[in-house]
Amino acid sequence: MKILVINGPNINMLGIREPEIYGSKTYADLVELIKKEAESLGVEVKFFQSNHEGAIVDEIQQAYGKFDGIVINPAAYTHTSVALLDAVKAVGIPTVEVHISDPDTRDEFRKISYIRQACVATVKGKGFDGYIEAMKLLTKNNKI
Ligand code: CA2
Repeated sequence: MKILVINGPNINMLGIREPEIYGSKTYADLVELIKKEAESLGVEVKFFQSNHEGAIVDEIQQAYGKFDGIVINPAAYTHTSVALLDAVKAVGIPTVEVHISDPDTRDEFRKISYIRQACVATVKGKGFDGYIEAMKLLTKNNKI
């Protein structure tokens, strides 16, 4: 099984500012954590982080026929992007939406998620562990 882990804008800045919301660990720490979990789940994993909406759309499209699952934290594009929603719908790959914080308990504008309707599940407010939960959900889904 192959899982693509996508992170959106500013996730590369994790650990640098706003530790009270996102924790003090970095993007590199996140990648390490997921790699370890992927090993124990026996899945192959690819990481992609971009600050550019179109680049994320391109990455989702190239996953078609190559990946069995997508874990995506679209970051701010969660709340703005119909293009990401359409891309996930277009490829039809089981996708789990992840958020480190719980956007539903923050600013009003963070309560909207466009991508959510194309996702098999949403994991939010669980810190980095949310990505692990998402991987487990996808591996389970794949066995059914
Ligand atoms: O909680 C999440 O994972 C979010 O997707 C993170 C996004 C935010 O726009 C979403 O509403 C919820 C922000 C990504 C990281 O932003 C940083 C801001 C300051 C310092 C470091 C990262």
